[in-house]
Amino acid sequence: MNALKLIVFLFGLLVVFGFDDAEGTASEESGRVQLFQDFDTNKDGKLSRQELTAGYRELLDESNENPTEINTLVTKAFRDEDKNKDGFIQLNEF
Ligand SMILES: [Ca+2]
Ligand SMILES: [Ca+2]
Repeated sequence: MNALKLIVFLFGLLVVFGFDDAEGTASEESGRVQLFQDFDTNKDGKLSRQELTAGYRELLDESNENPTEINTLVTKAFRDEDKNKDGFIQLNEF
């Protein structure tokens, strides 16, 4: 399993857990918040395209990943996750 597939899998798990249990357990919730805060480098409570791209690059092994693939992943994330279409991913959309 390469890094890109792994991260897609992990995000899939987040989605599944989100639907299974809207409240989440404390550890699932804190893991999600932690990841969100790691990505939100300017701490404004929402993720821009740049922050999500940088976040993916941090998580993935930069040297092995095609930037186009990361860009595609980010575009897909915004299409699927940015529910209010404001161009940012808020914590409740993450
Ligand atoms: Ca931000
Ligand atoms: Ca949004």
